Amino acid sequence: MGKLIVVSNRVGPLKDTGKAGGLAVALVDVLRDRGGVWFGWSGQVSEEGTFGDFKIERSRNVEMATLDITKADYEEFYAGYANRTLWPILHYRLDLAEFDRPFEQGYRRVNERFATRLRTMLDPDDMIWIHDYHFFPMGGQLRSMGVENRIGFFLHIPFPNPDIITALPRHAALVRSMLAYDVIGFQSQRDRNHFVEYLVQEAGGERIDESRVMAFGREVTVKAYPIGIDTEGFAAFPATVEGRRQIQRIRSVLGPRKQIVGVDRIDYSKGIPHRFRAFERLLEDYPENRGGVSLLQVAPPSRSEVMAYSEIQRELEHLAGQINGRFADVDWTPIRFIVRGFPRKALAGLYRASRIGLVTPLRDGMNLVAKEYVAAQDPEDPGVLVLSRFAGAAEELRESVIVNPYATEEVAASLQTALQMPIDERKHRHGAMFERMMRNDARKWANDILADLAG
Ligand code: ADQ
Repeated sequence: MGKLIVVSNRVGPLKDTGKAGGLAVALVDVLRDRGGVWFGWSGQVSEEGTFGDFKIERSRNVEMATLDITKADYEEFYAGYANRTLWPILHYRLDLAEFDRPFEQGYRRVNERFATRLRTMLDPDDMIWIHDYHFFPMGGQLRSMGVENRIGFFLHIPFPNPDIITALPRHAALVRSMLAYDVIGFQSQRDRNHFVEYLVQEAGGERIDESRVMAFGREVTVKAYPIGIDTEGFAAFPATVEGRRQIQRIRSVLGPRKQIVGVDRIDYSKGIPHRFRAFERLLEDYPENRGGVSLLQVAPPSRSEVMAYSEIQRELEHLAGQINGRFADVDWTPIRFIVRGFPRKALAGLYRASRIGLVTPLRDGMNLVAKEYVAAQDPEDPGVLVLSRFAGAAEELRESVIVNPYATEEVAASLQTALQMPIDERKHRHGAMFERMMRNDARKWANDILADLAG
């Protein structure tokens, strides 16, 4: 059996994976099973000409191999095509997408350079597993270099319907390059179906059966593999010293009041302004909650070099100020908006101390916060997950309160329902979701894809 090579934009960590989250845990686990390499960007930008060497970090049978990129790569590949073109389009935001020829050229250039370097470490039996929208064309580039290994691809973010995807200039070339993979995985059945619809409508593709598709002369496996978290590990966090300390801090501030929690990277796809407005509507339509319910929003900035991202932070600060100005009292602040990240155990404490987890993305491949919120609850007195129908997680977490994040009034009414939900119903809903998440955790996700990739 050959080794496994995992490719993703950000790599690692190999140790302390618990600090980094379920994805790192799962990937390191499967890399350990057969030995392997985790390959990608170092996170560093260096001068032209000096990026040639791998940085290697090894822990037993697993190696982390990373490359620097140049300033131009960063601007064109990462901040450009990946985050200004593909991210908005794949999240249905044609209005925010920028189409710039140098972005696309930089994207192909970086993919090609990474493919060229990857090829130098390949043995004939190795399996390659490429992650996410940063590297769509890498499989095709490897094939044109003569690589015949099994290559799989998993897309962490949504794949929109053909109407949206066809707005991307040269979309056909992009999708065609994906057919170089042997297995193509999506987060949800919805995204998987969009991709197959594209192949059938735009590329003369043909459905062979439930999971096989023929297009561009190749037959490939196309399936939904919903990503999970390390459910058991995360469920233990609230009981750790750090978790308990966080719960204590919040309870001493809250007293008898209830807390709604939102946790996201600041990103326009997460629907945070809509969430603030829905909370405001809750206070308007159900005034008995004034003074008794607050919203804690934790949101570290991300990609602030992209304008749409810095704007949204200002918008949120403004909105929170306005809502607080309107409703606050001497002993109650309606919205607490914290612009930073929390360590994972403290985060689990935040979730546990909150009666409602409010997860309202306008589009999301999966959304792991929804799963973490459920995992962190006390099974004897669990909180309620209020979840956007547009998160991939909504296909699995059917016992949550599902909402349309654009419908402010509906979200407010659902919050009211969740706040008043009797304990038996809360336990029933939580139990069903928790059990399913125990079965479908991050490790199973990785093993399922790799089993199909192995053929
Ligand atoms: P993201 O868009 O980053 O991931 P998400 O799935 O919610 O979205 O994962 C965010 C992770 O970051 C969670 O583990 C969360 O705990 C953590 N996080 C967020 N805010 C934090 C904070 N303030 N402090 C500490 N931790 C914080 C992409 C896709 C998703 C898909 C994942 C995994 O956009 O749809 O679910 O990949 O495939």
